[in-house]
Amino acid sequence: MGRNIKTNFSYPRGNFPRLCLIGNSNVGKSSLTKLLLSHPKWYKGKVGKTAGSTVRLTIINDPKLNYHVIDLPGFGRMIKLSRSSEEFIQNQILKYLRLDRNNIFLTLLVIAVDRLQDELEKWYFKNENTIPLSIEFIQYFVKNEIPCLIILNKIDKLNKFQREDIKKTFFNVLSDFNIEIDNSKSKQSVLDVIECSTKTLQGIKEIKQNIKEISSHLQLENYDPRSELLNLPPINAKKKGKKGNQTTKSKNN
Ligand SMILES: Nc1nc2c(ncn2[C@@H]2O[C@H](COP(=O)(O)OP(=O)(O)OP(=O)(O)O)[C@@H](O)[C@H]2O)c(=O)[nH]1
Ligand SMILES: [Mg+2]
Repeated sequence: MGRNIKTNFSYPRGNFPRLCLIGNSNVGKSSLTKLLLSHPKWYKGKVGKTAGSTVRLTIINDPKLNYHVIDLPGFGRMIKLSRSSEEFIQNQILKYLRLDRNNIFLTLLVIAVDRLQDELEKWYFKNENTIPLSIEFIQYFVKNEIPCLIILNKIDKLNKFQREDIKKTFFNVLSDFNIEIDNSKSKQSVLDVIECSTKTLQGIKEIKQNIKEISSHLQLENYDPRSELLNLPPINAKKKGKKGNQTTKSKNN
């Protein structure tokens, strides 16, 4: 039976710009996070071969960056965890996005291209009714006006023809859902789609460049300079009867 991890999910506190990496389990979020830091030593989380390596929200405070990097756990099946833990984690991710909505200046939606192929084929060629999860994420970001870069990771796993194929299908599906790419760096929606490999480092420079451009607009004087990475008590601490523990105050309720 899978491990149960229903406690100890903590959130970053204070107002500070945050870059979030989100996506299914095992797509390479943590591997990419490491590459986006000034030095991988600032990353204290785990990169693993099986889905469910990151089960907590990992907050990275790289002294050379003027924002925090948040490596989120993955959505979906996690071999090492129980079903109820998976659901718990998913709810916590959504809750975090809601709570920290005003601080998140950019999300990187990481998608593994080898998995995307299956997902899109179901939708596009077999006419199955399930909306691909990656599309659901994108719709969520668009609806909530959270700027998002789509990262097509593990591109090294496909050959040239497969790459062209998957991109074509992906853009067709995006247009089926009326999702537009707007790289004018406006404040909302999908800004770009970038192919990437954390193995060959393809696309990493481009991602960094995008983040740099977008983060350069941050008006840091609007943020709390003393903002620290304090761990809050678990969000479900109330159940244990500690009423006063819930110190998080959502600015956007
Ligand atoms: N071939 C290939 N493998 C990759 C790439 N990026 C990550 N991986 C591998 O994919 C596996 C999962 O990587 P992680 O970075 O832990 O993925 P994650 O999305 O953080 O996973 P969770 O924390 O479980 O949600 C590891 O074995 C990585 O080495 C890539 O670009 N190409
Ligand atoms: Mg991870």
